[in-house]
Amino acid sequence: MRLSRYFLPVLKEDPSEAQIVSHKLMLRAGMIRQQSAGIYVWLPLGLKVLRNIERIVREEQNRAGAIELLMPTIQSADLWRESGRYDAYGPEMLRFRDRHDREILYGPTNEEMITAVFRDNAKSYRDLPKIFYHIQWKFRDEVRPRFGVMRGREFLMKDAYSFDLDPAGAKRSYDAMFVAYLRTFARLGMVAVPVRAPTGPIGGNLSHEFHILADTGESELFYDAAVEEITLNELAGATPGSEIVERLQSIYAMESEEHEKVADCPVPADKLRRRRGIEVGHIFYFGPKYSAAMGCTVQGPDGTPVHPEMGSYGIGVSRLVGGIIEASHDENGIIWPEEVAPYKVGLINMRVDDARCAAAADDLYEKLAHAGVEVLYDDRDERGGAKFATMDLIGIPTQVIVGPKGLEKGVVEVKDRKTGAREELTIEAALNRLTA
Ligand code: P5A
Repeated sequence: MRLSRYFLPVLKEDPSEAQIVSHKLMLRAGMIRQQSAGIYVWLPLGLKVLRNIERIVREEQNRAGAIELLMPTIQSADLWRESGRYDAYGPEMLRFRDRHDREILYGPTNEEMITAVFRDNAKSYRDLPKIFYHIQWKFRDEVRPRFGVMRGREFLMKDAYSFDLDPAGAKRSYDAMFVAYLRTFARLGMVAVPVRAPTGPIGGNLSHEFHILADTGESELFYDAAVEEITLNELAGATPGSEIVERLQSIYAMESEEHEKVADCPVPADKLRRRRGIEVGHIFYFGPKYSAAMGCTVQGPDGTPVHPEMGSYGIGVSRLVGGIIEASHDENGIIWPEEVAPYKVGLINMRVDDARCAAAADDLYEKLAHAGVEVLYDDRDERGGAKFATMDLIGIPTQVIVGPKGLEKGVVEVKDRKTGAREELTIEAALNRLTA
Protein backbone atom coordinates (compact mmCIF):
# COMPACT_ATOMS: atom_id res chain seq x y z
CA MET A 1 0.00 0.00 0.00
CA ARG A 2 1.30 3.44 -0.94
CA LEU A 3 0.84 5.82 1.95
CA SER A 4 0.05 8.60 -0.53
CA ARG A 5 -3.14 6.70 -1.45
CA TYR A 6 -3.98 5.32 1.99
CA PHE A 7 -6.03 6.83 4.81
CA LEU A 8 -3.87 7.12 7.90
CA PRO A 9 -4.90 10.14 9.99
CA VAL A 10 -2.09 10.11 12.61
CA LEU A 11 -2.09 12.60 15.49
CA LYS A 12 1.07 14.32 16.75
CA GLU A 13 -0.27 15.06 20.22
CA ASP A 14 -1.71 12.75 22.85
CA PRO A 15 -5.50 13.09 22.71
CA SER A 16 -6.86 14.40 26.01
CA GLU A 17 -9.77 11.93 26.07
CA ALA A 18 -7.44 8.92 26.47
CA GLN A 19 -6.11 7.79 29.86
CA ILE A 20 -4.14 4.67 29.01
CA VAL A 21 -1.35 4.16 26.54
CA SER A 22 -3.14 1.74 24.19
CA HIS A 23 -6.08 4.10 23.78
CA LYS A 24 -3.74 7.03 23.13
CA LEU A 25 -1.71 5.05 20.62
CA MET A 26 -4.74 3.65 18.79
CA LEU A 27 -6.05 7.19 18.32
CA ARG A 28 -2.64 8.63 17.41
CA ALA A 29 -1.85 5.81 14.97
CA GLY A 30 -5.11 6.39 13.11
CA MET A 31 -6.58 2.99 14.01
CA ILE A 32 -9.90 4.02 15.60
CA ARG A 33 -12.16 7.00 16.15
CA GLN A 34 -14.86 7.19 18.79
CA GLN A 35 -18.40 7.45 17.39
CA SER A 36 -20.16 7.67 20.74
CA ALA A 37 -19.31 6.42 24.24
CA GLY A 38 -17.78 2.95 23.93
CA ILE A 39 -18.55 2.73 20.20
CA TYR A 40 -15.76 3.04 17.64
CA VAL A 41 -15.12 3.32 13.94
CA TRP A 42 -12.32 0.98 12.89
CA LEU A 43 -10.16 2.96 10.46
CA PRO A 44 -8.24 1.02 7.77
CA LEU A 45 -5.08 0.37 9.82
CA GLY A 46 -7.03 -0.70 12.92
CA LEU A 47 -9.25 -2.97 10.87
CA LYS A 48 -6.22 -4.77 9.43
CA VAL A 49 -5.01 -5.61 12.93
CA LEU A 50 -8.49 -6.69 14.02
CA ARG A 51 -8.72 -9.00 10.99
CA ASN A 52 -5.29 -10.49 11.70
CA ILE A 53 -6.32 -11.34 15.26
CA GLU A 54 -9.59 -12.79 13.98
CA ARG A 55 -7.66 -14.95 11.52
CA ILE A 56 -5.45 -16.47 14.21
CA VAL A 57 -8.41 -17.00 16.54
CA ARG A 58 -10.30 -18.70 13.70
CA GLU A 59 -7.38 -20.95 12.75
CA GLU A 60 -7.00 -22.15 16.32
CA GLN A 61 -10.74 -22.72 16.77
CA ASN A 62 -10.80 -24.78 13.59
CA ARG A 63 -7.71 -26.71 14.66
CA ALA A 64 -9.48 -27.60 17.92
CA GLY A 65 -12.41 -29.00 15.95
CA ALA A 66 -14.87 -26.14 16.49
CA ILE A 67 -17.25 -25.38 13.61
CA GLU A 68 -17.88 -21.82 12.48
CA LEU A 69 -21.38 -20.45 11.95
CA LEU A 70 -22.78 -16.95 12.22
CA MET A 71 -25.63 -15.95 14.50
CA PRO A 72 -27.34 -12.54 14.28
CA THR A 73 -26.64 -9.60 16.57
CA ILE A 74 -30.38 -9.01 17.14
CA GLN A 75 -32.24 -11.50 19.34
CA SER A 76 -35.79 -11.80 20.58
CA ALA A 77 -36.73 -11.16 24.20
CA ASP A 78 -38.80 -14.34 24.17
CA LEU A 79 -35.71 -16.44 23.51
CA TRP A 80 -34.15 -14.99 26.65
CA ARG A 81 -37.33 -15.54 28.65
CA GLU A 82 -36.88 -19.26 28.03
CA SER A 83 -33.69 -19.34 30.08
CA GLY A 84 -34.95 -16.80 32.60
CA ARG A 85 -32.11 -14.42 31.81
CA TYR A 86 -34.22 -11.67 30.18
CA ASP A 87 -35.16 -10.23 33.54
CA ALA A 88 -31.96 -11.30 35.28
CA TYR A 89 -29.55 -9.57 32.89
CA GLY A 90 -30.25 -6.00 33.97
CA PRO A 91 -29.44 -2.63 32.38
CA GLU A 92 -26.35 -3.88 30.53
CA MET A 93 -28.72 -5.37 27.97
CA LEU A 94 -29.79 -3.01 25.21
CA ARG A 95 -33.52 -3.61 24.73
CA PHE A 96 -35.82 -2.14 22.08
CA ARG A 97 -38.95 -2.85 20.02
CA ASP A 98 -39.54 -3.41 16.31
CA ARG A 99 -42.42 -1.88 14.28
CA HIS A 100 -44.73 -4.69 15.41
CA ASP A 101 -43.99 -3.79 18.99
CA ARG A 102 -42.09 -7.03 19.52
CA GLU A 103 -39.38 -6.85 22.16
CA ILE A 104 -35.90 -7.40 20.81
CA LEU A 105 -32.37 -6.86 22.04
CA TYR A 106 -28.81 -6.47 20.80
CA GLY A 107 -27.10 -9.68 21.90
CA PRO A 108 -24.56 -9.44 24.76
CA THR A 109 -23.79 -13.18 24.33
CA ASN A 110 -25.40 -16.19 22.56
CA GLU A 111 -25.94 -19.12 24.96
CA GLU A 112 -29.73 -19.03 24.48
CA MET A 113 -29.62 -18.76 20.72
CA ILE A 114 -27.17 -21.61 20.14
CA THR A 115 -29.14 -23.81 22.56
CA ALA A 116 -32.30 -23.15 20.53
CA VAL A 117 -30.47 -23.90 17.27
CA PHE A 118 -29.19 -27.18 18.64
CA ARG A 119 -32.51 -28.12 20.23
CA ASP A 120 -34.39 -27.55 16.97
CA ASN A 121 -31.91 -29.35 14.71
CA ALA A 122 -30.12 -32.11 16.60
CA LYS A 123 -31.91 -35.36 17.39
CA SER A 124 -29.65 -38.00 18.83
CA TYR A 125 -26.45 -38.65 20.75
CA ARG A 126 -24.89 -39.25 17.33
CA ASP A 127 -25.06 -35.46 16.82
CA LEU A 128 -22.65 -35.10 19.76
CA PRO A 129 -20.05 -33.92 20.56
CA LYS A 130 -20.13 -30.53 18.82
CA ILE A 131 -18.43 -27.19 19.35
CA PHE A 132 -19.81 -24.19 17.44
CA TYR A 133 -18.32 -20.72 17.29
CA HIS A 134 -18.84 -17.37 15.68
CA ILE A 135 -17.04 -14.05 15.63
CA GLN A 136 -19.71 -11.42 16.01
CA TRP A 137 -20.32 -7.97 17.46
CA LYS A 138 -21.85 -7.78 20.91
CA PHE A 139 -23.42 -4.92 22.83
CA ARG A 140 -23.24 -4.42 26.59
CA ASP A 141 -24.36 -1.10 27.97
CA GLU A 142 -21.44 -0.89 30.39
CA VAL A 143 -21.86 1.65 33.21
CA ARG A 144 -18.40 3.00 32.59
CA PRO A 145 -17.15 2.32 29.07
CA ARG A 146 -13.49 3.32 29.13
CA PHE A 147 -9.97 2.74 27.92
CA GLY A 148 -11.04 2.75 24.27
CA VAL A 149 -11.70 -0.70 22.83
CA MET A 150 -10.71 -2.38 26.11
CA ARG A 151 -14.08 -1.77 27.70
CA GLY A 152 -16.38 -0.83 24.87
CA ARG A 153 -20.13 -1.03 24.64
CA GLU A 154 -20.05 -2.47 21.14
CA PHE A 155 -17.21 -4.99 20.87
CA LEU A 156 -16.14 -7.99 18.82
CA MET A 157 -16.15 -11.37 20.54
CA LYS A 158 -15.33 -14.88 19.46
CA ASP A 159 -17.81 -17.03 21.33
CA ALA A 160 -17.91 -20.81 21.18
CA TYR A 161 -20.42 -23.26 22.65
CA SER A 162 -19.93 -26.97 23.28
CA PHE A 163 -22.51 -29.78 23.46
CA ASP A 164 -21.62 -33.16 24.94
CA LEU A 165 -23.41 -36.29 26.09
CA ASP A 166 -21.87 -36.47 29.55
CA PRO A 167 -19.57 -34.59 31.95
CA ALA A 168 -16.50 -36.53 30.80
CA GLY A 169 -17.18 -35.46 27.22
CA ALA A 170 -17.80 -31.88 28.33
CA LYS A 171 -14.45 -31.83 30.11
CA ARG A 172 -12.76 -32.94 26.86
CA SER A 173 -14.39 -30.02 25.03
CA TYR A 174 -13.31 -27.67 27.82
CA ASP A 175 -9.76 -28.98 27.56
CA ALA A 176 -9.74 -28.56 23.77
CA MET A 177 -10.78 -24.90 24.14
CA PHE A 178 -8.36 -24.36 27.03
CA VAL A 179 -5.45 -25.49 24.85
CA ALA A 180 -6.74 -23.58 21.81
CA TYR A 181 -6.74 -20.41 23.95
CA LEU A 182 -3.16 -20.88 25.14
CA ARG A 183 -2.09 -21.54 21.53
CA THR A 184 -4.00 -18.50 20.28
CA PHE A 185 -2.42 -16.09 22.76
CA ALA A 186 1.07 -17.58 22.23
CA ARG A 187 0.71 -17.05 18.48
CA LEU A 188 -0.36 -13.48 19.14
CA GLY A 189 3.02 -13.05 20.84
CA MET A 190 1.59 -12.88 24.36
CA VAL A 191 2.04 -14.72 27.65
CA ALA A 192 -1.49 -15.62 28.78
CA VAL A 193 -2.09 -16.61 32.40
CA PRO A 194 -5.03 -19.01 32.90
CA VAL A 195 -6.66 -17.95 36.16
CA ARG A 196 -9.23 -20.11 37.97
CA ALA A 197 -12.28 -17.90 38.03
CA PRO A 198 -15.64 -17.54 39.75
CA THR A 199 -18.37 -18.03 37.10
CA GLY A 200 -20.75 -15.09 37.72
CA PRO A 201 -23.89 -14.62 35.59
CA ILE A 202 -22.92 -17.23 32.96
CA GLY A 203 -23.19 -19.87 35.72
CA GLY A 204 -21.56 -23.25 36.17
CA ASN A 205 -18.72 -24.73 38.15
CA LEU A 206 -15.49 -24.77 36.13
CA SER A 207 -14.08 -21.60 34.66
CA HIS A 208 -10.79 -19.98 33.67
CA GLU A 209 -10.04 -16.40 32.76
CA PHE A 210 -7.07 -15.72 30.49
CA HIS A 211 -5.05 -12.62 31.29
CA ILE A 212 -2.27 -11.09 29.26
CA LEU A 213 0.36 -9.34 31.31
CA ALA A 214 0.57 -5.55 31.27
CA ASP A 215 1.30 -2.99 33.97
CA THR A 216 -1.93 -1.15 33.21
CA GLY A 217 -4.11 -4.26 33.56
CA GLU A 218 -7.30 -3.95 35.62
CA SER A 219 -6.62 -7.00 37.79
CA GLU A 220 -3.72 -7.93 40.00
CA LEU A 221 -2.55 -11.52 39.66
CA PHE A 222 -0.41 -13.89 41.66
CA TYR A 223 0.90 -16.84 39.68
CA ASP A 224 3.51 -19.55 39.48
CA ALA A 225 6.38 -18.49 37.17
CA ALA A 226 5.90 -21.85 35.39
CA VAL A 227 3.11 -20.13 33.41
CA GLU A 228 5.73 -18.10 31.56
CA GLU A 229 7.37 -21.27 30.26
CA ILE A 230 4.35 -22.62 28.39
CA THR A 231 5.38 -22.84 24.73
CA LEU A 232 3.69 -23.80 21.47
CA ASN A 233 5.92 -26.91 21.50
CA GLU A 234 4.58 -28.08 24.82
CA LEU A 235 1.03 -27.33 23.75
CA ALA A 236 1.45 -29.62 20.72
CA GLY A 237 1.27 -32.57 23.13
CA ALA A 238 -1.59 -31.16 25.18
CA THR A 239 -4.49 -33.26 23.92
CA PRO A 240 -7.81 -33.16 25.82
CA GLY A 241 -7.64 -35.28 28.96
CA SER A 242 -3.84 -35.52 28.84
CA GLU A 243 -1.65 -35.05 31.89
CA ILE A 244 -0.18 -31.92 30.30
CA VAL A 245 -3.60 -30.27 30.24
CA GLU A 246 -4.31 -31.26 33.85
CA ARG A 247 -0.97 -29.80 34.88
CA LEU A 248 -1.55 -26.58 32.94
CA GLN A 249 -5.04 -26.18 34.42
CA SER A 250 -3.74 -26.60 37.93
CA ILE A 251 -0.77 -24.21 37.71
CA TYR A 252 -1.26 -21.75 40.54
CA ALA A 253 -2.72 -18.44 39.30
CA MET A 254 -5.24 -16.24 41.11
CA GLU A 255 -6.56 -12.74 41.30
CA SER A 256 -5.21 -10.97 44.38
CA GLU A 257 -8.51 -11.08 46.33
CA GLU A 258 -8.63 -14.87 45.95
CA HIS A 259 -4.91 -15.25 46.60
CA GLU A 260 -5.21 -13.40 49.89
CA LYS A 261 -7.77 -15.96 51.10
CA VAL A 262 -5.32 -18.84 50.54
CA ALA A 263 -3.77 -19.87 53.84
CA ASP A 264 -0.86 -21.90 52.44
CA CYS A 265 0.27 -20.78 49.00
CA PRO A 266 1.83 -23.86 47.34
CA VAL A 267 4.27 -21.76 45.30
CA PRO A 268 7.66 -20.92 46.91
CA ALA A 269 8.24 -17.17 47.23
CA ASP A 270 10.98 -17.05 44.59
CA LYS A 271 8.64 -18.67 42.03
CA LEU A 272 5.60 -16.55 42.83
CA ARG A 273 5.01 -13.67 40.43
CA ARG A 274 2.84 -10.64 41.05
CA ARG A 275 1.81 -8.79 37.88
CA ARG A 276 -1.18 -6.96 36.50
CA GLY A 277 -3.28 -8.57 33.81
CA ILE A 278 -5.93 -7.82 31.19
CA GLU A 279 -8.72 -10.37 30.81
CA VAL A 280 -8.82 -11.28 27.12
CA GLY A 281 -10.61 -14.63 27.36
CA HIS A 282 -13.02 -16.45 29.64
CA ILE A 283 -14.22 -20.05 29.45
CA PHE A 284 -17.04 -21.77 31.34
CA TYR A 285 -18.33 -25.29 31.89
CA PHE A 286 -21.92 -25.04 33.11
CA GLY A 287 -23.43 -28.46 32.34
CA PRO A 288 -27.15 -28.66 31.47
CA LYS A 289 -28.05 -25.19 32.79
CA TYR A 290 -29.40 -23.86 29.46
CA SER A 291 -30.28 -27.16 27.78
CA ALA A 292 -32.51 -28.14 30.72
CA ALA A 293 -34.14 -24.71 31.05
CA MET A 294 -34.85 -24.55 27.32
CA GLY A 295 -36.01 -28.12 26.72
CA CYS A 296 -33.03 -29.09 24.61
CA THR A 297 -32.70 -32.88 24.55
CA VAL A 298 -31.18 -35.53 22.35
CA GLN A 299 -32.03 -39.19 22.39
CA GLY A 300 -29.33 -41.03 24.40
CA PRO A 301 -27.74 -44.38 23.38
CA ASP A 302 -30.31 -46.27 25.50
CA GLY A 303 -33.26 -44.35 24.05
CA THR A 304 -33.85 -42.03 27.00
CA PRO A 305 -33.69 -38.26 26.38
CA VAL A 306 -30.68 -36.38 27.79
CA HIS A 307 -29.95 -32.68 28.21
CA PRO A 308 -26.54 -32.01 26.63
CA GLU A 309 -23.73 -30.87 28.89
CA MET A 310 -22.64 -27.43 27.73
CA GLY A 311 -19.82 -24.93 28.01
CA SER A 312 -19.14 -21.49 26.53
CA TYR A 313 -15.85 -19.93 25.58
CA GLY A 314 -15.20 -16.25 24.85
CA ILE A 315 -12.28 -14.23 23.47
CA GLY A 316 -12.40 -10.44 23.40
CA VAL A 317 -11.17 -9.96 19.85
CA SER A 318 -11.43 -6.15 19.80
CA ARG A 319 -10.15 -5.88 23.40
CA LEU A 320 -7.07 -7.85 22.30
CA VAL A 321 -6.03 -5.04 19.95
CA GLY A 322 -5.71 -2.70 22.95
CA GLY A 323 -4.33 -5.45 25.18
CA ILE A 324 -1.50 -6.30 22.81
CA ILE A 325 -0.51 -2.61 22.62
CA GLU A 326 -0.54 -2.34 26.43
CA ALA A 327 1.87 -5.27 26.55
CA SER A 328 4.01 -4.21 23.58
CA HIS A 329 4.97 -0.55 23.03
CA ASP A 330 7.71 1.96 23.83
CA GLU A 331 7.98 5.75 24.06
CA ASN A 332 7.83 6.04 20.26
CA GLY A 333 4.71 3.98 19.70
CA ILE A 334 3.35 0.52 19.07
CA ILE A 335 5.53 -2.58 18.57
CA TRP A 336 3.38 -5.17 16.77
CA PRO A 337 4.17 -8.84 17.22
CA GLU A 338 4.87 -10.25 13.74
CA GLU A 339 1.62 -12.20 13.29
CA VAL A 340 -0.74 -9.31 14.02
CA ALA A 341 1.22 -6.48 12.36
CA PRO A 342 -0.96 -4.62 9.84
CA TYR A 343 2.01 -4.56 7.44
CA LYS A 344 5.19 -6.60 7.81
CA VAL A 345 7.48 -4.05 6.17
CA GLY A 346 7.45 -0.26 6.24
CA LEU A 347 9.33 1.09 3.25
CA ILE A 348 10.52 4.70 3.51
CA ASN A 349 11.71 6.76 0.59
CA MET A 350 13.72 9.58 2.20
CA ARG A 351 13.76 11.75 -0.91
CA VAL A 352 10.79 11.60 -3.27
CA ASP A 353 12.33 14.43 -5.30
CA ASP A 354 15.41 12.31 -6.08
CA ALA A 355 14.83 10.19 -9.19
CA ARG A 356 17.29 7.48 -8.11
CA CYS A 357 15.69 7.11 -4.68
CA ALA A 358 12.21 6.99 -6.17
CA ALA A 359 13.20 4.39 -8.76
CA ALA A 360 14.98 2.19 -6.19
CA ALA A 361 12.13 2.43 -3.67
CA ASP A 362 9.46 1.78 -6.32
CA ASP A 363 11.40 -1.24 -7.51
CA LEU A 364 11.76 -2.64 -3.97
CA TYR A 365 8.06 -2.08 -3.37
CA GLU A 366 7.09 -3.95 -6.54
CA LYS A 367 9.40 -6.86 -5.78
CA LEU A 368 8.28 -7.23 -2.18
CA ALA A 369 4.62 -7.04 -3.20
CA HIS A 370 5.27 -9.62 -5.92
CA ALA A 371 6.80 -11.95 -3.29
CA GLY A 372 3.61 -11.61 -1.21
CA VAL A 373 5.08 -9.40 1.53
CA GLU A 374 2.64 -6.81 2.88
CA VAL A 375 4.38 -3.46 2.58
CA LEU A 376 3.34 0.02 3.63
CA TYR A 377 5.31 2.33 1.35
CA ASP A 378 5.83 5.90 2.51
CA ASP A 379 6.11 7.64 -0.85
CA ARG A 380 4.77 10.97 0.43
CA ASP A 381 6.50 14.29 -0.01
CA GLU A 382 7.35 14.72 3.69
CA ARG A 383 10.43 15.23 5.83
CA GLY A 384 12.41 12.10 6.69
CA GLY A 385 11.94 12.75 10.41
CA ALA A 386 8.15 12.74 10.09
CA LYS A 387 8.30 9.49 8.13
CA PHE A 388 10.44 7.78 10.79
CA ALA A 389 8.11 9.00 13.53
CA THR A 390 5.04 7.66 11.69
CA MET A 391 6.58 4.24 11.08
CA ASP A 392 7.68 3.99 14.72
CA LEU A 393 4.24 5.12 15.92
CA ILE A 394 2.30 2.56 13.88
CA GLY A 395 4.69 -0.22 14.88
CA ILE A 396 5.54 -1.98 11.60
CA PRO A 397 8.08 -4.70 12.61
CA THR A 398 10.72 -4.03 9.93
CA GLN A 399 11.55 -0.70 8.30
CA VAL A 400 13.51 -0.31 5.09
CA ILE A 401 14.97 3.12 4.46
CA VAL A 402 16.02 4.20 0.99
CA GLY A 403 18.13 7.37 0.86
CA PRO A 404 20.62 9.04 -1.51
CA LYS A 405 23.73 8.43 0.65
CA GLY A 406 23.04 4.73 0.95
CA LEU A 407 22.29 4.33 -2.73
CA GLU A 408 25.72 5.89 -3.52
CA LYS A 409 27.18 2.86 -1.72
CA GLY A 410 24.55 0.54 -3.20
CA VAL A 411 22.82 -0.12 0.16
CA VAL A 412 19.58 0.49 2.01
CA GLU A 413 19.03 0.53 5.76
CA VAL A 414 16.98 -2.17 7.47
CA LYS A 415 15.71 -1.34 10.95
CA ASP A 416 14.10 -3.63 13.50
CA ARG A 417 11.27 -1.74 15.24
CA LYS A 418 11.53 -3.73 18.44
CA THR A 419 15.28 -3.65 19.11
CA GLY A 420 16.05 -0.51 17.12
CA ALA A 421 18.96 -2.40 15.49
CA ARG A 422 19.95 -0.97 12.11
CA GLU A 423 21.86 -2.69 9.34
CA GLU A 424 23.05 -1.64 5.94
CA LEU A 425 22.30 -4.23 3.27
CA THR A 426 22.52 -4.29 -0.50
CA ILE A 427 19.10 -4.12 -2.12
CA GLU A 428 19.43 -7.76 -3.09
CA ALA A 429 20.39 -8.85 0.43
CA ALA A 430 17.52 -6.79 1.86
CA LEU A 431 15.08 -8.46 -0.55
CA ASN A 432 16.35 -11.91 0.42
CA ARG A 433 16.03 -11.10 4.10
CA LEU A 434 12.50 -9.72 3.83
CA THR A 435 11.15 -12.47 1.61
CA ALA A 436 12.78 -15.32 3.58
C1 P5A B 1 -18.29 -16.84 27.01
C2 P5A B 1 -18.61 -16.76 25.56
C3 P5A B 1 -19.07 -14.63 27.97
O1 P5A B 1 -19.77 -13.75 27.51
N1 P5A B 1 -20.51 -16.20 26.82
C4 P5A B 1 -20.08 -16.51 25.47
C5 P5A B 1 -19.40 -16.10 27.71
N2 P5A B 1 -17.98 -14.38 28.70
S1 P5A B 1 -17.44 -12.93 29.12
O2 P5A B 1 -16.35 -13.13 30.02
O3 P5A B 1 -18.50 -12.12 29.60
O4 P5A B 1 -16.90 -12.24 27.81
C6 P5A B 1 -15.90 -12.89 27.05
C7 P5A B 1 -14.77 -11.95 26.72
O5 P5A B 1 -15.25 -10.81 26.00
C8 P5A B 1 -14.46 -9.67 26.31
N3 P5A B 1 -15.33 -8.58 26.78
C9 P5A B 1 -15.23 -7.30 26.35
N4 P5A B 1 -14.41 -6.71 25.48
C10 P5A B 1 -14.54 -5.39 25.26
N5 P5A B 1 -15.45 -4.62 25.88
C11 P5A B 1 -16.33 -5.17 26.78
N6 P5A B 1 -17.25 -4.40 27.37
C12 P5A B 1 -16.22 -6.57 27.05
N7 P5A B 1 -16.90 -7.43 27.85
C13 P5A B 1 -16.35 -8.64 27.66
C14 P5A B 1 -13.49 -10.07 27.39
O6 P5A B 1 -12.23 -10.34 26.80
C15 P5A B 1 -14.08 -11.35 27.94
O7 P5A B 1 -13.09 -12.23 28.44
